Amino acid sequence: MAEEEEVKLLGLWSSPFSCRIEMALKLKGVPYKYLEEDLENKSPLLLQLNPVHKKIPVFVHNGKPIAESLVILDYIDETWKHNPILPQDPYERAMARFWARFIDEQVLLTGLKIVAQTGREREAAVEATRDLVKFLEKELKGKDFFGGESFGYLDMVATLVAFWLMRSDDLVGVEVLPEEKFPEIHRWVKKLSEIPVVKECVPPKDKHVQYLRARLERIKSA
Ligand SMILES: N[C@@H](CCC(=O)N[C@@H](CS)C(=O)NCC(=O)O)C(=O)O
Repeated sequence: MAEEEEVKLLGLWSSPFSCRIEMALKLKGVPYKYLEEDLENKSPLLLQLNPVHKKIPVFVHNGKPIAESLVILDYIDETWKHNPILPQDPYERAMARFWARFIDEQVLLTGLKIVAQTGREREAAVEATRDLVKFLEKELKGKDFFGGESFGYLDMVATLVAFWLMRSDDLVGVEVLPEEKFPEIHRWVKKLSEIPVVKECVPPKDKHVQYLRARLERIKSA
């Protein structure tokens, strides 16, 4: 990497989206400056760099900002080509992007309803989430990781399922993805937990669950 390159990440320790970016940068060994955001009191820099969504993560390369984690992951993989995170085969690459969008658009939105709803609606959201995650369970059959033998792009994206969706069990008192129904997912989570960049970037469980609980309380009382 050229000496004058400047890489910054505006993130949040508890965010699955900023966690993805940190994992990619660490895997590639790209040094970066991390700026923690307070979403209750967004910095002028965040509002200036991401005026459209006003969300983290924002990645800044030599002064040029990029928002949206999936877009950022593509950019990082294209800019620092060593240790590729996306599959090299164009079809495999398209499929990885397809499932990444599926996770962010469908699994996430349905999973959020589990926490937001109660009673019958919550039960329906749990069932709907299980139906979606069954597709991911199928994708993992016979593989250690979504990318095959090694940890890659889709595994980074899907940490949202492993460490955010599955941790919401503690908030709602329902095991959304029980091992007997999702053996492949559970096997994959164990493998993931052994990956050094995952250990470095995923928030520690107790602190994270406490944070999610407090956030849920704030949302409920708002
Ligand atoms: N689609 C976005 C989602 C990013 C996102 O939802 N970030 C949250 C934190 S986890 C945020 O900044 N929320 C601030 C807000 O909604 O005001 C991505 O992939 O980067």
